[in-house]
Amino acid sequence: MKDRLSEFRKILKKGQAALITDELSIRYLCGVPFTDGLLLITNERAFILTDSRYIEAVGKGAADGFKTVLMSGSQTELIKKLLSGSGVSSIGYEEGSLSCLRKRIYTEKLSEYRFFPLEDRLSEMRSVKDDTEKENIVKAQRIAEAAFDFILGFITPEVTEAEVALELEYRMKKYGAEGIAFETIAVSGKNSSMPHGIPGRQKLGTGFLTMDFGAKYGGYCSDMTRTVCLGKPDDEMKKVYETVLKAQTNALEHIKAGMKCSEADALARDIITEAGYGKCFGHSLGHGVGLYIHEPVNLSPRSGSVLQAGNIVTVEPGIYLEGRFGVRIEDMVCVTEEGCENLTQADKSLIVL
Ligand SMILES: [Mn+2]
Repeated sequence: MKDRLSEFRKILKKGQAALITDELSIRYLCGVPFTDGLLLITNERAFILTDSRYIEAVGKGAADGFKTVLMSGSQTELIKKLLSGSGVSSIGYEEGSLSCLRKRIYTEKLSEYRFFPLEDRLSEMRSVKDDTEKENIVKAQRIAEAAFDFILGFITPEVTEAEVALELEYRMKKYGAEGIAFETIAVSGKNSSMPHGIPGRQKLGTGFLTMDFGAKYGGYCSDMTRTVCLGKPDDEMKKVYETVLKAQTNALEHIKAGMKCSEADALARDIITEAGYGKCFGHSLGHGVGLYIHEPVNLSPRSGSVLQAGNIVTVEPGIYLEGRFGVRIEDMVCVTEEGCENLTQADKSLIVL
C-alpha cells in the first residue's frame, strides 16, 4: 500500500494542519473504519482522535505514522493541546463534508487558528486505486454477479420489483457481502423509464426489467446494471437495447488514460444521439467507484477532468422513453495507459426470460 499519509501531507504548507472529519476519508488515510472521531495531521505528526468504543481497534489497526489519542471531554481543547508548540497557525478542513454547525464550533472555539478549505487532494488521491482497493472492488463485483446468476432463475412475471430487489440484496449478503453498496433498483415495464425508480409492489408482468445493484466488500463498493426482458421484445425494444449496448461497447473499446472525461462520455452519447435517442439519455456516462458508490471522477459531458490509470469508473449508458420503457447496461472498468480493463463479467446479450 502506498504511504497515503506522506502523499496527503504534500498539500500542507509550513504552519498548516488538516482536520479530517469525513468517515471514509478517515478510513482511507488511517486504515481503520470507525464512526466517531477525527484525524489531526501536521507536517510532523498525525493523530487519530477517537473515543473508548473504538480506541482498542484503532490502536491495533492504524497505519504507520499515526498516534491514537483518547477523546474525552472537550474535543476542541484536546486539539489545542495537541497543537500547542507545533507552530501551526492555520487548519484546513473538508469543505464538502464538514457540517455548518461543526465548522462554526471549530472557528469559535479555536479562534486562534485561521481555517481554510483543503484542496481536493484527497478526492484526487482516492480516485486512483491501488492493488488492494482494486481487489476489494473486484471481490464485491463477483459477489454481485453471483447474485445476478441466481436472480435469473428467480424472476417470473408473478414476482414483484420489491421481491427482486430484496432477493438480490439477500443473495449478495449470503455470498459474502458485508452490506449493499446502495439501495437496489429493480424497475420493470413502464417504471423502467425512470433511471433510479423505486422498486414497487406490483408484479413484473412482461417487458424490460432493469436491475442496478452493488455489494460492499472490505469497505469498497461495486456497481452493475443489467436489463433483461420478460416475454418477447418488440422491434423498438430490440433497437433500443442494441443501441445502448453498441454505445457502451464503443466506450469500453476506447476509454484510456489521458482522455478527457467529456470525451469518454461522447464515445457513448454520440451513438445514442445518432440513433435518434439523444434526448433520452439524461445522465452522465459514469462515475468513480470506491469507498463511496459515487466519487470522482465523473464521466460527464461537462467534466474537464482527465482519466488517469488506476481510476475505477462505471460505464453505464441508458435510453429512457418516458411512460414506455428504459434500458441501461453498466459495467465497471479500471482505466489503464493502453485502454481499460473490464471488471464486470456478467453477460450483456439481451436475456429473454
Ligand atoms: Mn452506477
